[in-house]
Amino acid sequence: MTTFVDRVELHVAAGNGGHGCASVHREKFKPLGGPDGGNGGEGGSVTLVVDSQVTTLLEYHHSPKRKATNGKPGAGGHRTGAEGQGLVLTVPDGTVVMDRKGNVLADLVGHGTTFVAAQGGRGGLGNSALASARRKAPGFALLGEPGEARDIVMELKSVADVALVGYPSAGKSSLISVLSAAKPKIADYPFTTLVPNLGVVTAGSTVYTIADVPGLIPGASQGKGLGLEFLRHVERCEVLVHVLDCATLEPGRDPLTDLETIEAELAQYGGLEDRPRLVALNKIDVPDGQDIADLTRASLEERGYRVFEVSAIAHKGLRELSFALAEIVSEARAAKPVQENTRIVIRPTAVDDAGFTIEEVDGAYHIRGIKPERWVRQTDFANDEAVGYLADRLARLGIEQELWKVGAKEGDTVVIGPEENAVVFDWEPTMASGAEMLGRRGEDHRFETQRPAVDRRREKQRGRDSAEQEYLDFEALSSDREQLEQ
Ligand SMILES: Nc1nc2c(ncn2[C@@H]2O[C@H](COP(=O)(O)OP(=O)(O)OP(=O)(O)O)[C@@H](O)[C@H]2O)c(=O)[nH]1
Ligand SMILES: [Mg+2]
Repeated sequence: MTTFVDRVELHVAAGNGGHGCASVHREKFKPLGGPDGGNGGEGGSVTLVVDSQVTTLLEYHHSPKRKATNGKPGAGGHRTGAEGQGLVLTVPDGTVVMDRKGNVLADLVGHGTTFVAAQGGRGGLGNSALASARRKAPGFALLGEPGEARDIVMELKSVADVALVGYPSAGKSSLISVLSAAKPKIADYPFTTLVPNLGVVTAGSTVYTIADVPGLIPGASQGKGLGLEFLRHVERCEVLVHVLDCATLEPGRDPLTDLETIEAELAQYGGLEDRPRLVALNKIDVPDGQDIADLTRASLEERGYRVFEVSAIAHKGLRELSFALAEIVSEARAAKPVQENTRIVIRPTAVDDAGFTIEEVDGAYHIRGIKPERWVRQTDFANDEAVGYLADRLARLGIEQELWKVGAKEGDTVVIGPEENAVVFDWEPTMASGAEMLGRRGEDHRFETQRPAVDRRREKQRGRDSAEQEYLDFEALSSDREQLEQ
């Protein structure tokens, strides 16, 4: 069986973000110079770009897994990790990108159109970037986020103005070869053409593209021959040309019957009813060809078709056909709004980027939301301070209050993230959970001596265990950090 190269499944994986670095500056005689861990570099993304020079998806058929590189971790001395290398995959004009369920993610039309198929993971912040007035020496850094990975399906729907349809060996490819500079394969056996050919035709001042599809036979809608699969290539065309063979010797075939058969198959496929159609009676150079054409012409015209008698081999009637097509194409173009050539396809972002949802299932509270899920991915759970920082962030988003509201109690199970990749907690409803026993988060007691006494006194008065106060303070002081992290 032939391999179809105009539909490929591809696994794309972006690079992971590099981890942030937790480091403390060291210098001779200055043992504690402050946090200086740099941020991790962003992971490389996988991007699809339309290149008009590319005509098939063949390349991806042979190696269906593509991965961009990871970002490098940050380092001490405020050094940011290098960004991962992005991967740019060139695709033909008219590539439709879908997920595995067939939902269209992007329809890539026009040279240079770009689509990010897998977004690189963000680099984690280093402890230098996490430091604030209150959290002077964070002993942790954020993890880099994993890059997106997913399966996509790419289908090519050629972007041709004119489509040639007809039985195998009717001479569709031959017509393309004489109307344009394209040199498709031509042979006297059926199904010579396995993937559509594309040619560029110049007729007067109009330039348009013309494509054929593999030959259709009765029962193509049930998958006979190469089936109707390739008709998606003609979905975008402005006009269809029936190429009818005036020289076929097969029993039961003549141009009129052929036309009816093809029309019946097109109707099965559907969606092409509104497209104007022309008829090209081909092979009038053979001895009986002209006679058959003459016999058929009247009945075709009766049915409302414009008929062109042509010979691809003897170069007859080509000019008339190509100018008639040019006229239809330019009329259709004039009726359409101008399309910008280079488009960037942006995936819709989630509606509620800032929020979260809590759902109770069998006594467990499931939390979903872009931010909480990202924060969980950024957390190094081996580091108590990092876990505490996560707890603070979650509280600040209002998750703690919301859990109270929906009736969660201490010790209840809280699940953050999607089913397959969730993090499960026992809920400890305090504002400063986690790293409390280590002293307050972000404070290094070794700094204590360097701070003015008045500062420390104020701190005492304030009351260290006032969770409420801590919450307010945190909110005020970390808004700048928060911006950095978005
Ligand atoms: N005599 C004559 N032969 C032609 C003409 N056009 C095409 N042929 C021949 O018909 C045969 C089939 O031509 P193709 O152009 O490959 O036909 P096709 O419609 O593309 O066929 P498939 O790709 O198999 O669907 C070849 O042997 C051609 O040389 C013509 O105008 N006159
Ligand atoms: Mg062909």
